[in-house]
Amino acid sequence: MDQPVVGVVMGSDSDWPTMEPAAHALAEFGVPYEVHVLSAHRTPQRMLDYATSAAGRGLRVLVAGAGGAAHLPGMLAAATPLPVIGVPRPLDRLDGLDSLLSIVQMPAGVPVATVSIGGGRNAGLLAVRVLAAGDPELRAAVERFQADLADSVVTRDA
Ligand code: RP5
Repeated sequence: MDQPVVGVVMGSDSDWPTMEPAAHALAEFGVPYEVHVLSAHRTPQRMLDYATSAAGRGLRVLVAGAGGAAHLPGMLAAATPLPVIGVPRPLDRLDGLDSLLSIVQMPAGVPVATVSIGGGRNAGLLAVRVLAAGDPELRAAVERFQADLADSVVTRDA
């Protein structure tokens, strides 16, 4: 596989069902990615090592999912210059509202682009768009995807 340009990371392997659609979206567009479990709370040094080395290793976007006290996306954003897309995972107790607020409410100066609760697919698609901004071939693929999406709506309406 080519050198990964997107890091798909999550606080626990139990987050994978939420994050797998992000990986699938990247694969659909042929974007090379890597997947790692990193916890801001359980493996803080490993998480920091990953964040501080990510850009130097050739990654260009991070997609980070977590649930509950979901500090992983924000802590990564604090320690890397790369764009970070946060995915709030819905847990049993608060349906993901806790995850959403933990990820979206960042202090000024440390941005995380937060997708909807359980929005792994959109996170992957957003990572593709970030990369497509500087890649005409990928941008054309995104435009084809948008045209197909529109066609599928029209077909259902026919
Ligand atoms: C968070 O705690 C993880 O991102 C996960 O969403 C949640 C529960 O983790 P497990 O107890 O299932 O490992 O840090």
